[in-house]
Parts: sequence; C-alpha cells; structure tokens
Amino acid sequence: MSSDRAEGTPARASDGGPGGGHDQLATCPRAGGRRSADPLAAELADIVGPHHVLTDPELVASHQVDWTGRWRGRARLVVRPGSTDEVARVVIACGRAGAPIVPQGGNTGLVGGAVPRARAVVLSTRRLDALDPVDPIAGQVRAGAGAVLGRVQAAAREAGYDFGVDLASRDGATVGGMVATNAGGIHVLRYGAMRANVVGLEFVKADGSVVSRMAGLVKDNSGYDLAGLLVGSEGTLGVVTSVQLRLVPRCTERVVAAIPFAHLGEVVAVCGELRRRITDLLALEVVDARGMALVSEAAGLGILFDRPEPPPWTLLVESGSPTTSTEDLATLLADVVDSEDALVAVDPARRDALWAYRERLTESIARAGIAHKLDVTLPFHALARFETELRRRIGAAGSHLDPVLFGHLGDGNLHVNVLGADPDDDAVDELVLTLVADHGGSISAEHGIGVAKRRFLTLTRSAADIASMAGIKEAFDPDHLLNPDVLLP
Ligand code: 2HG
Ligand code: ZN
Repeated sequence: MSSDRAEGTPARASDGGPGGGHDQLATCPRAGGRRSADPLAAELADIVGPHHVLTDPELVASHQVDWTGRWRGRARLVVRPGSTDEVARVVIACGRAGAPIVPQGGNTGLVGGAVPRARAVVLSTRRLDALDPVDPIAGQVRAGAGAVLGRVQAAAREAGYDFGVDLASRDGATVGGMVATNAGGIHVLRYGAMRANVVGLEFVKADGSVVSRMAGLVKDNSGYDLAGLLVGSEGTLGVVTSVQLRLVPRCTERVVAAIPFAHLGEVVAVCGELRRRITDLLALEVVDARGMALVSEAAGLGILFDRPEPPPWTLLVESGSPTTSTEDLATLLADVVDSEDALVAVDPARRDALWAYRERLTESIARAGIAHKLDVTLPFHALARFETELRRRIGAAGSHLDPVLFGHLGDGNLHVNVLGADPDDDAVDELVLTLVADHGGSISAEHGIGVAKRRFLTLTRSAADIASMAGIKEAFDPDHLLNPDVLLP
C-alpha cells in the first residue's frame, strides 16, 4: 500500500527536528506581510496581524514536511496566533470557512501528525511561548504551548528543580507538541511520560470555546479528567494553548555507564535487576551494533568500546539524585552491573560523551536515508523473542532492508528504524507492526499514531475501543475540523 508522501527533496537533520531544532519565527524576515487572494487569509490577518499569516510558498514550505522527510502535504496557509483569544477566533473563522486545521508546534514529530493534508490550515503555536516564573512552593511552572522544552528545563533548573520529561529534540520540541503526543523520552521510568507531568491544561475547542484547568491543583476529582484526555490526542480534540507542569527535584549527582552485551535477553534481565535494586535510576537505553556503527561514524564520535566491532547491544544506564553522592551512585551501579567492560562516567563532560552515542543516533540515521520509524513497546518477557523473529523476517524480506534497533529499554520501548525501504511503501511497517501485535505489544509507544500508523490501529485496538475514541472525537469536534487525517482510521 502506498503512503501519502508527495514529491520533493527529503528534509535533513539541519532542517531541525530531533537533535536539531529550528525557529521559523526567527529566520523568516519575509514572513507574511502581504494580502492574499484567499478570503480566509484576509480574515485571519485581521485577527493575528498580516505578518502572522503565511501564504508565500517559500515560507509555507517547511511547515508542509515533517522532520523525517517521509511525510509531506500541502497547506492552504500558515497562521500564527499570539494568544488564546486569537487561537479561538482563528478556530471559529476556519470552522466557518470549512477549513480543516492542523496544529503544529516545533514540527519535530516522527509520524506525520503535524503535516497538513488536503490544503489544511497550519495553526502554528510557536508564538504562544510565554513562560511564567517557577512557583517554588508548588514546584510547578506554567508554559505556553509554543514554549520549547529546553527553555522549560533551563527555567526549572534555575529554580533548583528540573522537568521530568527529557528528549534529544529538546531544542526544537514544544510543550504543546509534547502534550499532543504524550511524549516520553529518556526519563519515563523515573517520572512517567508527559501525561504524568501535566497538572493543568488550557485548550480551545473546535467551536472556539476555551476550557481552562490551570489551577495546578494536585487533587481535583470534579468530573472527567479532560486535561489527561487531551494529552496524547494528537491535536484531534482541541488546540492546546497553555500547560501547567509539575517539576521534580534536580538531580545534581549523576553517574552514567555504558555496558556491552551479546544478547538482548541478557540486557532485559540486567534492566530488571537494576530497576529492582536502584531507586535512583533515571534512564535505561539500548543501541544495537548497527546503531553504534552509524552514530560513531556519522556523528564522528569514534568507537566506544576498545574492540574492532561494536557489541551486539550497548546498554546506557543513568542514575541521579539530589542528595546521594555521585560516588555512592557509582558504587551501587557497579555492584549491580558487575561488568569489567563497563565504561563509567561521573563528570559532566564524560557523561555527555557517553550520552552522545544515544542522542545523536536519530540524526545519524537521517543522514543515511529516509528511515521507516516504528516506535513500539513490547512486554518485557517478549522483547528478546521479538528481536530474533524481527531480524529473521526483515532478512527474509530482502537484503536491501537495513534495520537499526535502539530505544528506551527500561520502558520496553524499542525504536525499530528500517533504512533501505521505499518511503512510499509501507510493507515493512506492516511486517514490524503485525509482529508487535502478535507479541502483545503496542504499535506506538511515544510518537503517536499520526498518519504513519493510522491504518494499523486496528492491530492493537478493538472495534469497541475505536468506536469509543470515535465517540469522543464526535463530542469534541463533530465537524472534524481539527487534525482530521490522523489517528482514527
Ligand atoms: C528517541 O528516542 C526519539 O531518540 C527518536 O524518540 C526515535 O529516531 C527515532 O526513531
Ligand atoms: Zn524515543
């Protein structure tokens, strides 16, 4: 079956996205500024100002393709509201014009969820980037949907806190986009994914009304958890405008270790032991041999372990604490891991050097081609069997297919990337996702369904489940105005 990728050259790491990040607002001196023949553009310009309605194909271009280059579309225009009130008026105007809206944050998503299709209006949240001072008593901060993760982290750290969700694309990903996908990242095993870190949320509904639950109350059982529902809804239920975030204590003491393994089953067993014995665990990440070879070369990092080939698997472990000393953290880690080959880093520069092998992987893969990105979770007991069968089936499907496996093993989350497959052919997607379903897993761990996995949702969600979700969509957005081409089949 063919995907919805259109013509054009693929995006590259320098375009932004994971590990990169770009700021369209700062780099578009010719943004908007002229009247367009489109009556909707004129109406929106009256709401947000002419500079914030983009119709010039050159300025709209980067909003029409996702970071991977696999998902492309066509936008009618891009509108950049600067307040919740402007968002509401934009939504009402688009609704009246029957123009579908695709909300877009930093455009660092990997499943085409923020790519406009059928000439939709792109509603960029980038100007909604207010960041309030941290509330030191509550340990919370209020951020506009367009605030970039790195800024939230910096503000939290300055106040002696940290934000629990961290990802390699921290310089490009926005809080609103992370809410839309229920982003996970490297610290989920300690702090949970985005939903666990959102204590309040404001969003604009398809009819232009505003729902605001921003009091930051830790306990509030008055009715349905609408904030929780909006997290992970991929822009289909409302446009998120502002978020109240829970902060966590800052781990000033940290240790990182890289450990080689021959089999995934052994890594899974060690991860179980680490989880059981170390309460200060922050991250358990894995990279396979192909991934290590790619990142060593493409990112110029050199060989990590002193051996001719990378090991079949490399496990990266991080422990962190605001109080337990780095030495004590390192001693406990060494006790549990008990490997002569482990590389341990305690100072910031060496810790970052180890993390680079994991964090620069996505950009290194992108340099090698347009990968099919299959972000999946498996039950822990099924991970090793899944890997063996996956490699066997991919091998049988053709030697042109080049799989790279890595991910957040502490969450049972593997990022199966497959290079060498035609971007327009989703046969390999079907192969991988069917196998995931057969092993009791989920076809989306943290990237969402988007357009990439829409037709595969039935693999892991029953008819009753999908009907319930469709009913919720109907209640929030009966005219299918908001991101109508993603998520639900
Ligand atoms: C990561 O964990 C991101 O680095 C991207 O979720 C994963 O490139 C990918 O497939
Ligand atoms: Zn990830």
